Amino acid sequence: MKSTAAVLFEAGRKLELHDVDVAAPKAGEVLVRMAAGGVCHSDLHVMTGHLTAPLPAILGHEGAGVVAEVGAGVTSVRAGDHVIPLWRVSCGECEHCTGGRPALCAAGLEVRRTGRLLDGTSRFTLGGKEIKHFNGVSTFSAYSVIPERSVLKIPDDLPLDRAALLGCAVITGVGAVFNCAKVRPGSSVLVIGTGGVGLNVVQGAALAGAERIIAVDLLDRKLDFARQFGATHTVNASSGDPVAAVRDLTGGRGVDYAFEVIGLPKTMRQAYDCLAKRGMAVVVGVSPFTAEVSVPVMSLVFEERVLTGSIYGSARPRHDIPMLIDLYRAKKLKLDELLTRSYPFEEINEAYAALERGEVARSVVTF
Ligand code: CND
Ligand code: ZN
Repeated sequence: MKSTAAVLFEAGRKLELHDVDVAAPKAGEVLVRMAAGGVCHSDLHVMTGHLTAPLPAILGHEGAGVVAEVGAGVTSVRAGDHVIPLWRVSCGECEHCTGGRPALCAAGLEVRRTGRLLDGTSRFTLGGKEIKHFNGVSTFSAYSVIPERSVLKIPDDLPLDRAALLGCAVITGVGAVFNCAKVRPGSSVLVIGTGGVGLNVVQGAALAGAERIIAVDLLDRKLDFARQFGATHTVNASSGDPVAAVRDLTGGRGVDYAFEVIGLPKTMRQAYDCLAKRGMAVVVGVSPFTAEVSVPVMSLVFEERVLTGSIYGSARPRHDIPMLIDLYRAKKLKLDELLTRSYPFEEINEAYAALERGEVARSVVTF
């Protein structure tokens, strides 16, 4: 079948809309009619060449849609079910999958590295030439073939544009707080970079009962959003040294947890430098594969500081996404406030330009 899709041919170019050919789902795969695709900075990293991925590819890793057709042997969903694609394929059997960290599964890494599905082939072609998948989900296509293991059924009454945000921004941000850092009630939390993902670290910290939540960004608009999501203090890093400001705000002590949600070694070091003794810095932002960050060794030893990272909210999506839906329904998780803009799919390049200009909290494209 034909499907309108946003194809990235090479880094530095804009996304191009094409009618690609989508093959039928094979055994263990599902054809999803996408309703909404989330506009995340990780796709932008690939567009700018900051992060490498096999190209040409159909990008998009956040989204929600409706199952159109299932391949042989698929039992967990059927046509008509509403689903969220999970952008890290997992095998369900290995030590990471059974140990509660499915995002570390080798299968997911392989699908990300090759741009192909689990059998080593792609379901997308254009003029007979192979087009790659992105993280096995490619949500910037009106129709996408996705492994059954990477779709999660959700209730029919959840608006699909809001549901889309759960698939990356929300689970990545809230999950980093709950699953990776395990933020304790009454603690102090710093969040550097309060875009779509960072705002979810802020609201995760508020849900976890942090007493002090300091948000740092370069844009006052983002800091306004951060206050709305639970930040108690804000620092605009364009007007001075954020590390000194955070030390001031904590009486010199530093924070218990610091999250970097941009992807720059410089801000990762800032997060680390703001820690109290035994504090933990969590890197959520992504950098080029060659990027490095250094820290003073003796702060690790004499102060027992921790520097770690979190992929996909260190989450078990099949457990955590239903919990997040419950929190949204209980009016404890802000999803409506997060979705600040919605673009028709044809305007996807404008949606990314607005993300680059820092205009939105999170936006989606709709099909
Ligand atoms: P978005 O662009 O919405 O947010 C980034 C924010 O950082 C913006 O508000 C900027 O103004 C702010 N910023 C930029 N530079 C600075 C600076 N020097 N100091 C302070 N603030 C600054 O991006 P997003 O929220 O979609 O994504 C954030 C990062 O998270 C990005 O690197 C993305 O690729 C990554 C990510 C990681 C994961 C994961 O699993 N770890 C999943 N999805 C996205
Ligand atoms: Zn993302």
